Amino acid sequence: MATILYSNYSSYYSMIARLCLAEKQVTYDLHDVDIHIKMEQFAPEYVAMQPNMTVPVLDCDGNIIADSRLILHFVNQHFGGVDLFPAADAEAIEKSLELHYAFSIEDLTMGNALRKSPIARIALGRGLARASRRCLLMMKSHPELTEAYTKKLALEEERKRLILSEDNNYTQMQQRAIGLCDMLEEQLAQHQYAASAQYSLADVVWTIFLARLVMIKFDHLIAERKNLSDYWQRMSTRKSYAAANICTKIPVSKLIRIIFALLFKS
Ligand SMILES: N[C@@H](CCC(=O)N[C@@H](CS)C(=O)NCC(=O)O)C(=O)O
Repeated sequence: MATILYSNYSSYYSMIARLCLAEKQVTYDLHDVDIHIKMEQFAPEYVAMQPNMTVPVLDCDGNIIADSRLILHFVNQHFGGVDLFPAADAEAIEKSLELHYAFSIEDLTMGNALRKSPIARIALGRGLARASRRCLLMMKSHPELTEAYTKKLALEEERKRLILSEDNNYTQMQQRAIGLCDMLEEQLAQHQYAASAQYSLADVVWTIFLARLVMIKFDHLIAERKNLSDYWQRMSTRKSYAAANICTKIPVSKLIRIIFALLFKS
């Protein structure tokens, strides 16, 4: 099978796809999509493949799967190795995935970043405005993709409201992240893994959730929970974790380049 993953190193949902592929020991080509500086997700060829203009996208022999949750199931079904969605635990795993995907990690991450420094706040504001401008520009040069760019533009406006406006949802997102850690702690008191006694798709997503908590310096939420802390130790030392190149810290040089682009690039 010719398998290509369109991914970005620090992107949360790309990491979910990479970790799942690593767990199933799938060999694939990795195409890095620069979603921050060059904004390659807005390119017409990319939009034709993923009209929501997001990563990850999995291309498996021309079969395009353009959402991390669908990628989890696709990879599990179409590649050999351990079944990460066994029928006996399917209900519990699906319930766990549902809880995970109902949470907006982006709102928590961005909300946190902009509270770290005034520069980050300005950069994020400009970044969101830059994305809106890019949509308008692309609409003019590619009128055949107007529908996709119009939808994306509306999403950018909604992001501004949720993250930057006075009625932003940051406090609510913090509370919900704590609630998810409590839920995991309770689950892990009953079985070794997030949804059952076996490693499953649920563990793929919760590993990335915990990695993100570490990245935004919310690791105390892990450390203060015994089961969760043991679990994180086990998950972050699995072979697949290293193979998937999970990011818990964006290198400073890269961060500076991203902030510079958000502040000054058109
Ligand atoms: N529901 C999608 C969400 C993907 C998503 O939001 N990806 C982010 C990176 S983590 C992205 O591509 N952002 C770029 C953009 O929105 O322009 C999935 O699960 O794959």
